[in-house]
Amino acid sequence: MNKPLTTAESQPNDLSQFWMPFTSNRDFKAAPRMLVSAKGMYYKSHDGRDILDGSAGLWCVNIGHGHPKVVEAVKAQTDTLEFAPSFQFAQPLAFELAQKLSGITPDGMDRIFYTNSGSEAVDTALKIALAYHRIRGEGTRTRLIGRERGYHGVGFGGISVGGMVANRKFFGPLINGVDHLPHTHNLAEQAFTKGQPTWGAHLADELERMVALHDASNIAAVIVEPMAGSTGVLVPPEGYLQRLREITAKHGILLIFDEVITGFGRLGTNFAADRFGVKPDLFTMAKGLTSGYVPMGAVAADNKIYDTFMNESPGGIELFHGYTYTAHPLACAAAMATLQVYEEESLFQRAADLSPHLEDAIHSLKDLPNVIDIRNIGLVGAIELAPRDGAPGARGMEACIKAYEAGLMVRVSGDVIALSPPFIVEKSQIDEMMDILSKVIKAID
Ligand code: PXG
Ligand code: PLP
Repeated sequence: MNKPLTTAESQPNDLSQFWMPFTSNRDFKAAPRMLVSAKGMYYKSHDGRDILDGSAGLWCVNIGHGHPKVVEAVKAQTDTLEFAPSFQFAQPLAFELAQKLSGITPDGMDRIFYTNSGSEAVDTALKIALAYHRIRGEGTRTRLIGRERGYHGVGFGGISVGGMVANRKFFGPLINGVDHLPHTHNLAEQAFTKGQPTWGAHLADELERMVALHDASNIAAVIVEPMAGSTGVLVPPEGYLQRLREITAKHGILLIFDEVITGFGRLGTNFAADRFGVKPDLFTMAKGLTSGYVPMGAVAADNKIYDTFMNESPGGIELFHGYTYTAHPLACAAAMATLQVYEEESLFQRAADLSPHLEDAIHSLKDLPNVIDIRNIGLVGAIELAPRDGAPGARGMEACIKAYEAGLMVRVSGDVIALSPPFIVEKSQIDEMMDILSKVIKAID
């Protein structure tokens, strides 16, 4: 017999049904950390405490919580048009938003494909790369190259090119024909660097070895995060991305930047491509696109890629790809309003201006126990703790929980504590984050 729809209401405190993502369900459900509302820089916890948001949620709430302009825009859009298909039909905001986005993407990267998440954006970019080569008559270019310690979301494409072992090892052979460049993290050479490390550009030359092994005619694309976020904030060595660009261009390999975290001001510029002066052929975005108010991702493509599909594919559908919720009206409304807030409040500039303060503040924690590295760029900082013998990640997780108990939300990846506050953060709040983290780190054995 069907269960009546009221079942859940009769057991309001049962936490067992929601299978939580990337979480120890057993630990969480034994001691939940529930967030019930948010405004500006603070979440409110279920036990009535204010939690300072040191991570912009999950690196996404760049404008801060509960911004009335975005809230109102989404409400109004719900009243006007809550859904319209994007297959064979469309709604005007999708075009308006693409036009507005093309105003801030690097020159000549004006073609926008919408998704609902970063993971979908990654799969979309990889598929566009493969189809592009095929349409140009170079269908042998099928190999994809990612990087060790890369995070590209959780779709099969993303985990195949990604390089975080826990995200891959349970899921079989993944997609074939994938290689990984070495990651660029090296404590002996880079520890406690402020901004970009000087050591490591030569690691991009590994791509030449892959070309020598497979031949360029078999390689479709290289995908990297310009700054790796999820894996513990790995700042690109000086010259590294430039070198990747040179080698990919030389061999006709597409370069894809995964800007899901780095896009929309996180490094103090529109995109990391601007910050590092390196233009990819395709790049992904998500998170900051709507500041997380409504899920949305996108891929920006170089005009020449789009033109190839338009000019060289036979009539009819040019790209057999898309999502039911591609260009969802509520997401488009949230993104339009978010972009307006960024502009009106000069938030990318604010992130850039706050960066030196974050740098000084976070590097002041250098002498605390177990701290083996501190790194930063833009409005991102990270503190790496030495792993506890036989229990890597334990110190990091303890730091996350103790910080939360002390009123601060941070992200941890293994034993790396990452800070990426909303751009509306005050200097005094950055200092408060450091005070809390200092006490927390001292309290961990
Ligand atoms: N690419 C990159 C570079 C990302 O950082 C994704 C793709 C996937 O996006 P979606 O929207 O599918 O999650 C991401 C997401 C963390 C953390 O704590 C980072 C992400 C997601 C959740 C947690 O570092 N990045
Ligand atoms: N599975 C089934 C059975 C579907 O019908 C669809 C979409 O129509 C999907 C998966 C894909 O869903 P989405 O377009 O939301 O990604």
